[in-house]
Amino acid sequence: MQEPELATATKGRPMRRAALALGVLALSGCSLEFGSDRGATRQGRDIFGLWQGSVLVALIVGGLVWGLIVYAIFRYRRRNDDLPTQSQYLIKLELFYTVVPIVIVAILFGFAYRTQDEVDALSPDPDLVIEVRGFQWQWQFQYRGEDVTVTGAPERLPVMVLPVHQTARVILTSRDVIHSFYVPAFNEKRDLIPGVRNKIDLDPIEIGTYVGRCAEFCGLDHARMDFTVKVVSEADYRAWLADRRGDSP
Ligand SMILES: [Cu+2]
Repeated sequence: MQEPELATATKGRPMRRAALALGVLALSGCSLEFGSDRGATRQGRDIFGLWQGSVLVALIVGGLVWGLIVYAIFRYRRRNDDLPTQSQYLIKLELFYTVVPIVIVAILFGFAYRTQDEVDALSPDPDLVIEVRGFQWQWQFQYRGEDVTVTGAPERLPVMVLPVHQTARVILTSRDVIHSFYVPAFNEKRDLIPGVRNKIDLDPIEIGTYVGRCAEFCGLDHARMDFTVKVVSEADYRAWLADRRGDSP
């Protein structure tokens, strides 16, 4: 039971929320990206799919809850001073609203687990291997077996070139503190931890230039620890390698 003024105050809010949700849905409706990046790698695309599914489930649940709130406000609003029917021990209903959320969470967990497995999977035979070393405060990319090493400086950001539709194994190590390899367009990041060799595979599916950042505060010049990832055709990748070969610092 609510005080009359409180009831009036809250009456309009669910409607406004529903309208806002509909607006957000309409704005992102065409592509259903929901504020995420579509993912320029196969792994990033997997994560994007999980994100889309989770938001859709959340919107359905949210819509149901908002609908019930609006319905209850109008259907059961105070009309006189009589108490409405008081009921309790509705065991079936209580079981229903306990079991259904548990099932929803379990299903979401299953999808998240499967996506994590797909994203973390390492190819037995990657097309190229890049040793990525983080240091205070830049990056070094060493292309294994190619005699190409790119070392960045804050005023000269390093470029990691990846051939499209090929599997790049990225091995992440740090020589000082914890850094984090983060390419927002890939929907993925992984830490570089001293003494640990973290490995991820990147399968770029879209040619383009992407911003990369250190995503773990690592000291004074952390904010300048940026890099660039260029996804190019196989031919452009070969040409770039030939151009860079030998001029390693
Ligand atoms: Cu860093």
